[in-house]
Amino acid sequence: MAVHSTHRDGVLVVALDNPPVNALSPDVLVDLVAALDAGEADPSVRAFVLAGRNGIFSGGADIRWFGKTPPAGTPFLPEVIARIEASPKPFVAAIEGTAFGGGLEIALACDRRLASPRAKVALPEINLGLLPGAGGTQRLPRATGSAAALRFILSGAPVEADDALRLGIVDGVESGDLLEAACAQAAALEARSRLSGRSATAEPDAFVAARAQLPAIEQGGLAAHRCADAVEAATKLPFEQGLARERELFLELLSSEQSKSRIHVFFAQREAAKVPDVPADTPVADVRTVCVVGAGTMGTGIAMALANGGLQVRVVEASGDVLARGRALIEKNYAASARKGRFSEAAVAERLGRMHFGTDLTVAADADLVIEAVFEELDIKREVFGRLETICRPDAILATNTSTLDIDAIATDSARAGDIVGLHFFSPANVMKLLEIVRGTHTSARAVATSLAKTIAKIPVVARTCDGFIANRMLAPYGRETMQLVEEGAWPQDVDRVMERFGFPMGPFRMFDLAGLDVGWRIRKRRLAEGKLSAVRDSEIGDRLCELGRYGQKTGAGIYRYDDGRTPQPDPEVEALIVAESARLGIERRPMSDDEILNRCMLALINEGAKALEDGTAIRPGDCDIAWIYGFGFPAYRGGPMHYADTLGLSRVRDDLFALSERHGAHWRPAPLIERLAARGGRFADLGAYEAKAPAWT
Ligand code: T1G
Repeated sequence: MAVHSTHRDGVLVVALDNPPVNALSPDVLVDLVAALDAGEADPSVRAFVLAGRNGIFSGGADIRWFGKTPPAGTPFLPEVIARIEASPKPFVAAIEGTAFGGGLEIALACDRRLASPRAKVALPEINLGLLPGAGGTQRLPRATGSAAALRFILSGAPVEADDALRLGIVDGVESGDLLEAACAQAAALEARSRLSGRSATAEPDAFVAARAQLPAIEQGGLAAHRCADAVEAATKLPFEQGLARERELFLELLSSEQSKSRIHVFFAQREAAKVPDVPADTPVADVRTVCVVGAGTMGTGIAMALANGGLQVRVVEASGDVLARGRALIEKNYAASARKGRFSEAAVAERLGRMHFGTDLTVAADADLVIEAVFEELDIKREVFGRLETICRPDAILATNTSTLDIDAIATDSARAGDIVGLHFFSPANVMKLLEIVRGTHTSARAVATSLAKTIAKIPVVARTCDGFIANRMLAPYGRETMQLVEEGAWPQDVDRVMERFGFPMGPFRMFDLAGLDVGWRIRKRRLAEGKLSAVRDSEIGDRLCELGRYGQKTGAGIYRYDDGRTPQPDPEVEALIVAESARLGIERRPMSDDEILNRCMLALINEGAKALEDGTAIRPGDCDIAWIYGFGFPAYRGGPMHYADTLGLSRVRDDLFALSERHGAHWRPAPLIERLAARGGRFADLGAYEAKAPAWT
């Protein structure tokens, strides 16, 4: 049974039981109605308490069933809630743990909501490109006021019990026996006091102000605008008409591409944490103390991410000056976060209190995990790992933050190759959510499983070691293509405008300038020195700019000029350099359409993603999507490059790639995976873990 009923002195306690999050699946909805029917028909039942088992109230509607037809006889959630609303007997919701989405909407249909101190409530539907579609947009404004309800629903973020009480979302916080208190309250209720019987305050200014802040509908803002419309309806329409309006808007969103993309991201993010040959019960290291080797930009960001996750941190740096600068940078960043109200002074002091700085690598001796973040040079990294092997405990995990080097090359000749794993953070490491876990040929399941991702609030994606892993590997042809477009006639600002309109927070050229053009320059020079020339010609525009000392924002000039240090301005000097480069290459510059710019950038990403799936670097297409959404800001409302490819249709993708290969060279030939999928009318979404590797499905 997905719902359990127990009698308590005239109160029927109806508990949801669908682990892990009591999602409101068809079984739950059917069993819930049956329990309500039984309770209503039972004269000994004077009132109901709704609760959840598994330490949680409910994670909301079962997202897996969206767009699917439930078994015959399954009531829709709004119908179940209407049942609660219509019942003559009072209801109290006992909220333990999480009450999200439809779970909170069920509670809002009750007469009282009692929460445990650690409870969290949210209407996070906007994160799925939806709105609260079971009465939340009509009942919440009647509990909290419409402006507060609008803020809550537009944020999609959870609030804790005390704040929920302050906002009027719950009526009490019970630190004793929650169920007992809820039953007592239910038994004491003489009559129903439904939120539907109240009116929602009209606060028109709040709606004007909120709408002014919303992203444009075509820029992923569809759900936000519809949320505002629905909550506003609560202030203008009688309750039942408001519900009908909410339903209309909900169904519009449910069939939207933006919502389908965001729901894809929800599940892809959770799938990405699963590695087929690393079972969920793989023993992991018990990590409490982490040693970070290197106090540069990445090392300091990583140290902050670890401290924010509650860990003891030892920052080691050979150079005392670099160490001092790193420490000062961390303190400055925390001070800035405190000023922005992100952390309290006490929280900053507490985090800094768990950080220790030193120049002596032997402090790594008691670390459970070491993360090396020194200069991106193979010999330097191997030297560090050589020393760590003798210093560290046999059960310690040895991780490297390399962004381009082969894990196997770092672990060569190491007696601890099984303990060596890539933990690739993205800059700034204390902000960017993505954590690429890179496994070498010998990396153990234990090292892969001990990623810390959840502890430090990162989103993990597992990659097999190769040049650039997943995210940077896909970035290489994307970056190369942006330069080719510029050689052929586009200006950097055109490419950035097109990609920002597509939804990236920052176009590629602004991103390159922020990251530093010298990063790519050093990698190209190193590869040249190692004789590892790229099969496809790299543009030399970046090299020319670096030779002029234009490394990007950090030098005040790169692709753009930054007179105020922040605002990118097209620079005639760069445009002249580009025109000269086109002439040197014998390229006749031509006008370039926005569609061509977008298509070539996207196809470069998609084709490389497909190749990474074919050779097993990436496990699932969704992993490539998550890597690009959380690593490079690919718009989540488009679902990521591989999901976007499915929306284009793989036969079109294949045909466009062939057309480009005829015009621009064989490197554009579609990956065999794309050809095979297109030939059978397939989608990337059809592929499970590692299925792209084995042509089992042809
Ligand atoms: N439906 C289906 N599966 C769900 C689910 C849901 N609502 N929530 C979680 N899961 C699965 C998840 O995929 C994973 O599966 C497992 O549960 C554990 O999740 C009409 C329209 C509740 C805070 O948006 O935010 O109600 O990978 O790893 O970190 O208005 O899950 O193990 O196979 O995330 O402890 C609104 C979504 C729905 C909340 C728990 N609700 N869930 O976090 O576990 S729309 C949400 C969460 C709605 C109504 C509308 C979190 C969580 P697997 P997890 P967690």
